[in-house]
Amino acid sequence: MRSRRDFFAFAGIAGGALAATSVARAALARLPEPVIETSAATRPPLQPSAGRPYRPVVTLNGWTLPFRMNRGVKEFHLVAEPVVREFAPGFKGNLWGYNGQSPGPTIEVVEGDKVRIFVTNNLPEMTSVHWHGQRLPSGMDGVTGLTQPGIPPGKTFVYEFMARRPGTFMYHPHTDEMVQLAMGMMGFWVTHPREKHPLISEVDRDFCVLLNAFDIDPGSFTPKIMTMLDFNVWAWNSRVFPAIDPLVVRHMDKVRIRIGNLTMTNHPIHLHGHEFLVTGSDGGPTPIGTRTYEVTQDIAVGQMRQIEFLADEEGDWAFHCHKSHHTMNAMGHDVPTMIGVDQSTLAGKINKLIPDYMVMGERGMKEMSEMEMPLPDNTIPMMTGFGPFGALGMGGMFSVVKVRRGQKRDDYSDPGWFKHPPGSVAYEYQGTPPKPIRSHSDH
Ligand SMILES: [Cu+2]
Repeated sequence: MRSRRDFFAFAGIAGGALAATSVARAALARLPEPVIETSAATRPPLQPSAGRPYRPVVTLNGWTLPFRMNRGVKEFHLVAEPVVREFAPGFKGNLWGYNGQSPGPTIEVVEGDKVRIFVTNNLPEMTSVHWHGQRLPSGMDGVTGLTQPGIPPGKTFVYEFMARRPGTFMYHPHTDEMVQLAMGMMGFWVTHPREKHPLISEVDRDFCVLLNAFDIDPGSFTPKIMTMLDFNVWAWNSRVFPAIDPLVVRHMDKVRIRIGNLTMTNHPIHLHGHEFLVTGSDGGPTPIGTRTYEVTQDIAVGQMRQIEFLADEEGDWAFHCHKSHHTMNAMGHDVPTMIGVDQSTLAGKINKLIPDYMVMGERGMKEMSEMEMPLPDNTIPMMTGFGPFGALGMGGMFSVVKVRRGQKRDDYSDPGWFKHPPGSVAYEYQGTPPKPIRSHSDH
């Protein structure tokens, strides 16, 4: 649910001075009401309310910030503030973000638009916003100390520039970055081309995913901000599978997925069942002659990539980071390998020392995804997600591209699991397998 409560809260902060002078009232009148989103649901694409038309994007488990047109300038109001983000049902994080969520809302404009962004800081420390990848005046670049003073708590700064080139961008603080990025402060920015662009194709579906990572101890709510590499919550748009919504696509739709990486490591993002072209980065559209078909695209720290494909294969297609640890959730770390270790006698002995000790991993870790394990409150199971054939054994940076013939244009509602045509699913061999002949076997 969106609310405008923070507008009044903010007006309340400034209230004393405000009532007294008409100057302050006029200043407030220039501020667009901040729109606050309190849910982690995927919002339908936000059709532009004014200006040049464009086909809006869909931010998975996110939303687009409405703008106000003021004498030809698109005005947005971002509020940097502490937020509670639901990573998955049963697991919430105390994060910092914008307008009620982490990541913040996606900002969508058109090439050539004059843009004014009001940034109100409701955090306990100063912040700034850097508009990653934009051409803009140096003083609008948002680097505290270098191009501006930090925005103190309780204050609002104004950024103004023209969206000069079309593409896929991000915004994030350049103030106390280690803390503010670890706490979830980031958002997407999409600049649509002003007219048909030779290097930018028109697509039927256009998705946005920000890769982010957190280190939240099982049972706690606040990310550890000093962690450099060993994160345990690998997320897309501050959400973990199975709580990341599917990318629902109509059969034969042209699909674009824009992916940005604000974690501390690279992520090879892999799509099943289709080949895609990498059509752009934060540097802009990729020259046609350099494009190659891929099924995996590595995305380095601080990079953005646009991938595009024709969804011409019906089905449920996994779409995930290919680093296997990144499709695991809490507890994916510091667990000894126990494959092949007979723990049956061991457990009794250890139980005398540690009453709650649990035998695990003797036949691999898959059994963990099917087991009801006692976990601390506010913790995601290590691997979860159930499909039509049982436990998926995946979490974290994983989702499903659902390609369906029956899907209507612009319908993003979840069609459920794919109904495979008879005879098209891997099946069990019913005969007796022959004994393998081993050329170098003593037996
Ligand atoms: Cu990854």
